[in-house]
Amino acid sequence: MAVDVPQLVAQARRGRPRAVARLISLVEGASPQLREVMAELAPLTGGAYVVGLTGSPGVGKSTSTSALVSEYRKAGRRVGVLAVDPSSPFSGGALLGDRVRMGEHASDPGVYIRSMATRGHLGGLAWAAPQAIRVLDAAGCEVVIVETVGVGQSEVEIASQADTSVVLLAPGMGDGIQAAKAGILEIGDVFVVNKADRDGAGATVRELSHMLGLGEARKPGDWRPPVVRTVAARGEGVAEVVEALEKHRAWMEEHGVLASRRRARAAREVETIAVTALRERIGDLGGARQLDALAERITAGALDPYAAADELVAGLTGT
Ligand SMILES: Nc1nc2c(ncn2[C@@H]2O[C@H](COP(=O)(O)OP(=O)(O)O)[C@@H](O)[C@H]2O)c(=O)[nH]1
Ligand SMILES: [Mg+2]
Repeated sequence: MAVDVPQLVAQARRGRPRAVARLISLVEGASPQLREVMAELAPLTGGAYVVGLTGSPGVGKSTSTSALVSEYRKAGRRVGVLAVDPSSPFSGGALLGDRVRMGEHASDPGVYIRSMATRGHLGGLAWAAPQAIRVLDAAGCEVVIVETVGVGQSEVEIASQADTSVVLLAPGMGDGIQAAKAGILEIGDVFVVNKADRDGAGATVRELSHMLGLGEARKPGDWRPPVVRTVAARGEGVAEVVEALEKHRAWMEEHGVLASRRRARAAREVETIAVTALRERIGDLGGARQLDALAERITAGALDPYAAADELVAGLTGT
């Protein structure tokens, strides 16, 4: 069913949770009306500071997110949370466990929490997450926290699309090494060793600091990712995390990094939408026929695959 997009956007802008929910559902479901939604949202976006929070399952991302929300709420900031879980069958509201962990914010009108799955859409999370962030941004969230499990390529990619990326580790999970393997050390602007109440926290901090120090020598003025210890379950160290985030934000603004990251993010977003649109056209009946015909000519030795690809793209885009 068609929705009245301008009205929905106007309601979301006034912070109506149901309107925000509806818009994110349109993103999740890859609604044909999204084009109209994004056009309405465009002039309302750019105000949100996007923080990515990533780490292995169980390190305390949701607990930390909730604690961060509390900290930002103390400062009177409006906060949006997007919990991106590709493996989750749930959507349209917080996951069961997260509902408990973030429950204290449930009745706070200054907080919007949403978990998101993507229902097998072609563009996947890389396609949907930035658009959901736009919705929260336009709805007046000053800070948007995006929680992703840092295990898959697309999750790491989403985390790296934030203004500031926080990588969460916990002691005793062999996490440091895992993080290095998954390539998430490179994307971390701020590192958090959570569960500092547990044995081995000191060792994890040392191991991490060591790994971070192994990178190339930094130039003066370069950002040096701090390592913060937290006990998210008790809110300890969370103020220090916010402080590190504020410092990183100030550093980015001073060095033009915030603007360049946002341009890079926008470029990736456009690229993803364009590539997804092309894939969809190839999947359509006409595109599939065209592809079949080209494949036949290739196997007959009448055409090379590059020329075929050029022909396919030209045919699909009408260029
Ligand atoms: N001991 C301890 N447990 C914690 C801490 N933070 C979170 N937990 C627990 O770790 C488990 C996983 O937390 P969760 O936030 O769901 O992790 P996520 O999978 O990364 O989102 C839960 O049982 C939390 O209560 C902490 O600082 N110390
Ligand atoms: Mg979680």
